[in-house]
Amino acid sequence: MTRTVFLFASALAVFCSCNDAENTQAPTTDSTNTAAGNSKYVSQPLVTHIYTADPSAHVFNGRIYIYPSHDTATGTPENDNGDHFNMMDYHILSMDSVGGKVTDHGVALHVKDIPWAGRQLWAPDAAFANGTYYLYFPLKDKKDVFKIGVATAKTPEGPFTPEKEPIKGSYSIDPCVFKDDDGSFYMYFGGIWGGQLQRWNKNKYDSAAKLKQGDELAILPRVAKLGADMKSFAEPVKEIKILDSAGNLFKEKNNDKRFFEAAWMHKYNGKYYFSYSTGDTHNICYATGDSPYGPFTYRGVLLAPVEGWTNHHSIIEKDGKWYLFYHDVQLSGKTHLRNVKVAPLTYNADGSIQTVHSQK
Ligand code: FUB
Repeated sequence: MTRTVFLFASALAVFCSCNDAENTQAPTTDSTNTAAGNSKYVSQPLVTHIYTADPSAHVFNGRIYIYPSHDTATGTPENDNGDHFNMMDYHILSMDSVGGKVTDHGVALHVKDIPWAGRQLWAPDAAFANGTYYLYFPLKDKKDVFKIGVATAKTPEGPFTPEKEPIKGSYSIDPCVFKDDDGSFYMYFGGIWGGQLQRWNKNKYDSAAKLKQGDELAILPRVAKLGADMKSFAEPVKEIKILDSAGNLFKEKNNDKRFFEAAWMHKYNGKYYFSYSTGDTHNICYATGDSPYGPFTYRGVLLAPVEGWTNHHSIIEKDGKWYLFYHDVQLSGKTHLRNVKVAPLTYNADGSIQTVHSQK
């Protein structure tokens, strides 16, 4: 099978359990692009009463929890810094199984409750340890520099209480927190352009740093092991090498393969799979390796470009099946008003992944 075709019943949208207490926003639809389902897409939006993006999915207590960004129409003009992604809060979604009723648990964390907040709550992730749920989130501080914050709760859906300061030594965007089989947790993070990763060299900030030119080596994603408190880094932040089949690092001009943002880590058959967005070429690629720190060897595209500029995903296993969570702009047609979806993910016998195409 070269193309994953997966039609979610439009009933999924109808079954959506909407907690509208905090939501006044009504997604726009038109006659050719209805909320009830559009057959050109392989999957339908998981919820339609709010805009959601960047879905980080996890299985906690046998239930699927999705930690997405919450897109809203704030009227902020669009630019290459991503100012139009001006998100103010998070809503956590959950469901018993893929295809089941989706619950929106309401506001889990609001920017007004984060002491160090400037603006823009971008793609979050979550983890469970020490009897506590941790929500990790990128946010610009009061100097307009992205850092990564953490908030805690006793339940997976929150509400979450933020720490007073961002994680010491953290920077840029898109945290992905991965638990290895030995119980260690690692945070993968980073994003160039609006995510500001180009301003960080050897973990030092330079607001005047320039973007890489085509023949220069591409900027690399970052990783750090988390401390036992899950609120600190246990080591200095390291770069992650993504190599081509000849063992070379990608250059900036290889922008259909080099890292841009949206890191995700999962393990399959003992191998580490590092996946990420190529940003301006809109692929979700993956690379595999034998250590959580890499190096990782590029293997291909697991999600072809979706409708909308951004592409962002997560991968989970539930009841022996693998799933890809992602977003597109089916509901709005606007790049900053996205909707999360899910499709099956299929591995080949050699461990490669079949490319998902979001439209038939
Ligand atoms: O949602 C805001 C940003 O857009 C995310 O942090 C990026 O990964 C991209 O999806």
